[in-house]
Parts: sequence; structure tokens; C-alpha cells
Amino acid sequence: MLVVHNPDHALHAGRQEMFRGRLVPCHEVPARLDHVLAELRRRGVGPLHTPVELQPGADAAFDEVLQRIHAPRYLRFLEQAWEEWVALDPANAELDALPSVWPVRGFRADVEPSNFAARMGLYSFDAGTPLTAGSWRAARTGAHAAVLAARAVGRGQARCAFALSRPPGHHAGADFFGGYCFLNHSALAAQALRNLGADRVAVLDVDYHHGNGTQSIFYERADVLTVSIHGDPRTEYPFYLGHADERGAGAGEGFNLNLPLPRGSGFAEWRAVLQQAIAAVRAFGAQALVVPLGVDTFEGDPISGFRLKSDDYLRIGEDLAALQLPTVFAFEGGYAVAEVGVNVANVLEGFGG
Ligand code: Q9C
Ligand code: ZN
Repeated sequence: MLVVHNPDHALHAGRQEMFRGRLVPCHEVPARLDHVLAELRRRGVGPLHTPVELQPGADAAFDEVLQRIHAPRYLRFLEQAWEEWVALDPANAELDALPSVWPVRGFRADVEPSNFAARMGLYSFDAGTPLTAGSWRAARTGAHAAVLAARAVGRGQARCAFALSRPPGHHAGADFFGGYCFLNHSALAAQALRNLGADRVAVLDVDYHHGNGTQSIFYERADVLTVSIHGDPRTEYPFYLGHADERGAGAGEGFNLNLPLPRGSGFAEWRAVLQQAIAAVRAFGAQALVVPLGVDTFEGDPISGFRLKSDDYLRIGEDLAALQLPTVFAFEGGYAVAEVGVNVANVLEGFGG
């Protein structure tokens, strides 16, 4: 199992997220990744690869994948956001940037305002995802790690790889951030695999939350199947997407599968649905697999509602390995910080290789 980790991840360290009228400490903290890395090292999972520092333009194929998945004006926004935020008021340098106004139904989303707060709302969907001085650099290196992991698998240098990045990715769409995510690692990995010749790529998202960003990016495409097992969006974040009747559109009709489960579900129910997801990946004839790997399905997770136990993650890895596909895992959620390393490592250990 090749592990590609994001050495810049700690440059993104949000202080607070908006929750029920209060700013509360961020759940998505650097220690999460440190715990996973420590546990992988302890078990000797590897080899461990660190992406070299990227000069802009140094990896043209990476920039090409980035621009295929994300809108150029969104990428420019992210790159310049911190500077603009501080330009509003030098005192802002001590604060996280959070959006507070959004273009909902009936507003114009095709006109890019020059006002920074308005642009921040245009490119986001919640107030739970602080943007900090190092967010762009962390997100960009993290995205590079995902593409490097996919490249190794796509070129046959590794049968499976784990992109150990944060901030996470699966809530980020072509032109929006949210859900602690800025750049969509799994979508970038899937596109990189496509570019290297895999005709059909499946994304099987096992994070507690619906992978709305990945779904929206591939919604009208038939070459990437998106499947997500998650808490029912009627009660669970991200609420406005992830329902079972969303099956894809246009050329992509039939190539999206949502498998929502009620809050409170345990591993027996979850695993039965995983078998459905795996059957769909098989029926699609996938040549490669991408797994957005969130372990916020854990019983001890502070913001989620499933009841998986640490040993269950070994079974998830085993079940996924039965697909016998070249596979890229990408680290997503999991906020029971002390247990996140064991749970992620269990999936990879169960998967083998
Ligand atoms: N106070 C991922 O797992 N906020 N994102 C929930 C908690 C958003 C989760 C409210 C959760 C986003 C990658
Ligand atoms: Zn999640």
C-alpha cells in the first residue's frame, strides 16, 4: 500500500466554525492526520511518499487535472482569498475567513462580485469551513498527493495507494468549498485514472456524510460512477443532496447511486448496503476504484450518527478488496481524533496489499 501524505496539511488550521449561532472550535484539526500517520508508521504500512514542493507549473499534468475538475475562477479565488481577506482590514490576519452571504434561488450566480465577502459566498455553501492563511497551500499540496497516488496506481506502479491529505475533499464541488473541503481529492484521483487510460472509474464513498461535491462533479458523466453510503440527508449534513432518487442526468443518467441510511444505523445494516454498492461497481465494469475514506461512521464520532466499531473497519477493507480493482483511498472525515488512526489503518490492513 503506497501512502502519499500531505506535508503541508498543518498550514490549514481553522480556529472556529459556525454551529447553531455560535463559533465553536473546529472539528477538522491537524492532529487527525498526525494520528493516522503515526498509526500507519507503527504498523509498518508503506512505502510512505511525500510530494516534493510544487512550483506553480512544475507538474503540468497535475494542473491539467486540477483545471478539468475545478473551475479556473474558483481556483483563482482560493489562491488569492487570504490576501483579499487581510486587505479588507489588517486585523483580519488574526481571524479565520468565513462566508456570511450566499446567492440562493433567484440570485445571479453567473456574475462574479468584486466584493470579497460576496465572492466568498458565491464559492461556498456553509459557514463551517474557515479559510486561513495556509488553506490554499495545504489544499493544493493535498490535491497533488491525491493525484500522485492515482498516478502510481494508474501506471501500475502500485496496486493500491492511500492519499493521506487534509483538509478533506468530498464536499468540494467544481466551484465551491464547504464541509471542511476545498479541493475534491477523489474527483481529481478519478480524473487522473481516466487520463491514464482507465475507461470506467468508480468512486465508492464510505464517509458518514454524502459526497455531494463528487456527485455534482460527475453527475452528467457516464465514465465515472459515483456511489455514496451516508446518513440520510433528511436529517444529516449536507441536507440538500444525497437522496436515493438522484440517479445522474443526461449522459450520466444511471451513473450515480445514493444509499442513505437512518441515523443510528449499526454495522450489520451498513455492511448490507456496502454489498449493494459493491454490486453496482461490479455491474458498471469499473477498471479502477476510488474510495473517499471517512471514518466518521465510528460510534464515538462527535458529529455523526452511525455506530461502527473499530474492528468493523477491518471488514470494510476486506469487502472492498474482493472487488480486486486497482484502488486509490483518499482520507476524508473522522473526528474522534484519538481513534481515527486505528480506524483508518484497519481499513487499509483489511484491504491488504
Ligand atoms: N457541528 C467531512 O466529514 N458540519 N465533512 C456539521 C457539526 C459539517 C463533515 C456540524 C460536517 C462536514 C469531510
Ligand atoms: Zn464526513
